[in-house]
Amino acid sequence: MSKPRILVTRRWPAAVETVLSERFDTTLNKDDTALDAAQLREALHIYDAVLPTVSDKLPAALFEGQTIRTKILGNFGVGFNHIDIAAAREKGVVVTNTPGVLTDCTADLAMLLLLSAARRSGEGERELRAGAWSGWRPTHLVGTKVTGKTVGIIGFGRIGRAFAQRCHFGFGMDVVFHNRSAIDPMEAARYGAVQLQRIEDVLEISDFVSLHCPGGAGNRHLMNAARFAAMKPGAFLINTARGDVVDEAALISALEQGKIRGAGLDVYEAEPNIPERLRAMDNVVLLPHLGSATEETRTAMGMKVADNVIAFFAGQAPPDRVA
Ligand code: 8YV
Repeated sequence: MSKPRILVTRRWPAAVETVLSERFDTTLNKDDTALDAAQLREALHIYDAVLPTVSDKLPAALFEGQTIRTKILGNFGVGFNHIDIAAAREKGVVVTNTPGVLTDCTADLAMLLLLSAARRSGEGERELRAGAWSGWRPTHLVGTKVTGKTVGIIGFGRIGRAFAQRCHFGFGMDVVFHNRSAIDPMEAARYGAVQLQRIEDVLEISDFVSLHCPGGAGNRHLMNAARFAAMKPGAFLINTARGDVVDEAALISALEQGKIRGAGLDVYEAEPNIPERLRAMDNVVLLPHLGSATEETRTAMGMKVADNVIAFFAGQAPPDRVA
């Protein structure tokens, strides 16, 4: 029996590419150029499995037509708002993701953004590298204290909880959160956190607001102009979730008008395009979607995709099926 044909859309950690190449008739993307819509559409007609990342947009239009060959999309990443799940389902295409293995690293990165935004580390580094540091002085690059402040978390899933734990037990912060479903107060207390009813309740009292909910239609522009207005004056927004959760234009206005003090962002509405007005602001820390970018985690993510695809073609239930 011939091996299933598999497309890995981007360069993956070498150990994972080796596993996939041994098991399957695997096409790798050696020069790591992102595929365009036409190439992705073609891939769905050529390969038994396509293994996409966040840079591969798979809207409903790409699934149109009767002759899709792809039976499984093994997504590299926990978030899958770049895939039209309803369209995949309609065509009988199974979709899997990679939960769990990126929890710690993404929570770490959210902490890094919070600290960097509060303590102005980006500004300091830019100044120093530009040769513009004139020496120590009491009023130089004075930031905002983190320890003991209140952090508000939107979305109390795996990453939200890991972030709460870091904030509370690492930095003595009060942690409040909003989550669509009710969380057992005993469970929330394990992370030093308290659930509040409405998003606005969280925004009103938080010195830092960190987003940890999924992207996609349900949460699109959850942070809009009204919600920025509801934030505590002088607060910070941290986003390691998805760019579409934030109305970027409203965020820029809130920052420009000084309604909020700063932001730490790892994700954007139209990656990799970042609005010039955002890039021009010194009080925002901007990272290029690095949440899970550690050797350990990226390898674990790839191995998880491999596990899902191997199980699928062995006729078993893939462990991380989302559609
Ligand atoms: C990934 C992420 O690197 O897993 C996610 O949802 O946002 C990132 O950690 C990216 O999505 C890869 O596709």
